[in-house]
Amino acid sequence: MLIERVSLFHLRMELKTPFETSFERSTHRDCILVEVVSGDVVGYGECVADHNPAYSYENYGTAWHIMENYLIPALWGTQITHPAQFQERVGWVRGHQMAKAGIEMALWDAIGKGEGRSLREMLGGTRNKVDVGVSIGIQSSPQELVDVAAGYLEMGYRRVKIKIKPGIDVAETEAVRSAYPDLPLQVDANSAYTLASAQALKPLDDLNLLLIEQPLAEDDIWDHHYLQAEFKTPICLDESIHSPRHARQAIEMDAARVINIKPGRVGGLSQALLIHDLCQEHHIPVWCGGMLETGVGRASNLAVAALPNFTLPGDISASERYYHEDITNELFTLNPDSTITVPDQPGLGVAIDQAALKRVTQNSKAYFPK
Ligand code: OSB
Ligand code: MG
Repeated sequence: MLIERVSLFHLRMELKTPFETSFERSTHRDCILVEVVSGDVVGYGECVADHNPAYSYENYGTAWHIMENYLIPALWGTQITHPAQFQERVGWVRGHQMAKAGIEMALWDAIGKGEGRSLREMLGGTRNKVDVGVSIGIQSSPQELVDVAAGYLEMGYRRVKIKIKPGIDVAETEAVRSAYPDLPLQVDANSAYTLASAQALKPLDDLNLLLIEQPLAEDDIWDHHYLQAEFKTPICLDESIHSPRHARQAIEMDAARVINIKPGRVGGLSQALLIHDLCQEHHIPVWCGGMLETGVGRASNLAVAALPNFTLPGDISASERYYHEDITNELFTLNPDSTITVPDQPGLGVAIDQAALKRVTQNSKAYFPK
């Protein structure tokens, strides 16, 4: 297909409840919605770069800049029949994975709609519903955390992840574990520890956790290797993995025995697919992380999580957990078995609620071939 127009929308979405990680307490989330148009086909993608460069160096401002000046121009004047062609054309752009991923997702959606194929089918997903869990932010006390977890278990979630940081870690995890001895449970530090301060996490090793996510710095795969050698619990990398190459090196170093795949963080669904395949070859389980996506990114996450080596539950909760109003007509709900059904309509399988989109749009701009 020939792309005739691309529009970017900077969205600001108010969270129903603040979400606190080791790096910040968020009351809202920003992202960029990408719209690509070819004839009567319109595709959407979500760029997950948030308001500040805390989770990653990218934010919506850098992503907009890179898309406007370098990625969108690569779409003009050429037939695109597969998103991999876009990756080839922008391979020279260093980094900016979230910017690339947002555009790539819109191409997958448009091409899928054009061909009448769902994203799950295009990617090779084998399940029509995927196991999901909930990611719980830092709470004011261990008891408060147990109460919040109880609420989610009541709703039907069967896997819980809790955010930790130095000083808010062992007592909190122990409290949830003693309240729910058999609950599939994992923790996420978002890079808050050093090799030295991570020694405080030693008691977690006896709590039968599924994994310990990203304890050390984003740019430090090697020190995770030292930590993994000291823990029997699998170390899982999130922030550190930006490419299939990083994934391969982390596996070779034994720096991670599980990998969290977020298509946005690795440069797009095509790259997520490569990491999935590589991990499968090496018997490294993967699961789909979340970036508090709108219905657009959520649909994409569900499709990717349908691939066979996504054997751990994803951070893909029901739509109602996140925002008062989402931007898609479709809202994803939790099935009683702690799964969410993967969309089966062409492309992402969601339609934009244009009125809702308008209400959350801070800024938008359309781009045309030069
Ligand atoms: O580290 O997994 C993370 C949200 C924003 C940034 C980083 C992370 C998260 C989550 C939320 O844990 C998962 C979700 O989307 O529900
Ligand atoms: Mg994480």
